[in-house]
Amino acid sequence: MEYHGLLTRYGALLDLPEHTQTVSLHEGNTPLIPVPRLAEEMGGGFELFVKYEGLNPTGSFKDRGMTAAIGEAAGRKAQAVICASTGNTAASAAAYAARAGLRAIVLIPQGKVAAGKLAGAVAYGAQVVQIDGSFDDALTLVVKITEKHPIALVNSINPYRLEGQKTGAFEICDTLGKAPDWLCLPVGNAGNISAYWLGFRQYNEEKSTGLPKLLGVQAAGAAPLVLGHPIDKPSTVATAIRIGRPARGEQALTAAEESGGRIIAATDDEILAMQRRLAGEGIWVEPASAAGLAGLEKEINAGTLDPTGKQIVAVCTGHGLKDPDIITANMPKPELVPTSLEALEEVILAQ
Ligand code: AN7
Repeated sequence: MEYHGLLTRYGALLDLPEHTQTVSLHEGNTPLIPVPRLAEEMGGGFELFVKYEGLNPTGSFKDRGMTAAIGEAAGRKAQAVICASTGNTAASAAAYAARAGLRAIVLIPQGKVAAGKLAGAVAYGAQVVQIDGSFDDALTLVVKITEKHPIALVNSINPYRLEGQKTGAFEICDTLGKAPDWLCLPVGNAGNISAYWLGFRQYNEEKSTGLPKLLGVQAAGAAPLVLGHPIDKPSTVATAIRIGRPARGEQALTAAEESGGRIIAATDDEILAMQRRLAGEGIWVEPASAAGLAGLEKEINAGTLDPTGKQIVAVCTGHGLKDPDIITANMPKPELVPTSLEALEEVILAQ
């Protein structure tokens, strides 16, 4: 069957206002890739899958929520949309606003936004405003300005974002025929884990697909939900989840607890090591996207999560191309050889 995007496929299951328009770039329908070798390296005896969300149109899972939120805004004739963002939300909002013919304004924290995300937001034609503060400061400003002016807020405080993001859970159940035993994913502003839980619960009520346990993973330097208090100066190499006051923090904690799972932290070293191992499987993700699997391995090694006989899905939220600098910054320059067969033989056969 021809694919026309999430609202066409799952719209009937989403709680969206009547006026919502279909603004689609054929997002969703991302692959669930088995990674048996990685499972073996973690001790084996279980099935492990990567939900590769980096294959969405703008390279991250944000497109799922944005098709809904921008479709709703366009349907009520909003003229402009705005969001605060560590980068992926910005690129996605910019693309969907462009598709709908709306103006997009994105607020990003000073520095720390990965090159591919900033380039995306600019390429799709958004007005990019860098503020002298953190993501959390940017989100506070965005809330204030949308209270005062008729600009639609498309951060995940917007309930339609979560409606769209529920489709990640639907797709996983549709592919596996049921919910997995565990779902591991990174947690930043905590919209995605909240949306997945809504989606799994809804599918279970309607189709008895069962419920997964949720393992949410924050970066150790930006782990307010693990520490139990906001972080003023969050710090992590996984800039996507460099968030100290998650807007949906309480909802995420409740979701994890209801599921029988939890929210934990992984260090930058653990996250980057897992990013490299995933790339070794042919799956290049941005650092934040490796956090779920880094957390899973930690739990298995600590003996606090027994994977035996289980089906485990890791949501890898954004493409590696979003953050090329993290790879190239410490990369030795490729060797320069003369254009001759002999020189080439010497270089490649010597290894
Ligand atoms: C790759 O773009 O918050 O817990 O402003 O880009 O739903 O926030 C990005 C978050 C995980 C965390 N992985 O999701 C933004 C932004 C990637 C991300 C998250 C983000 P939430």
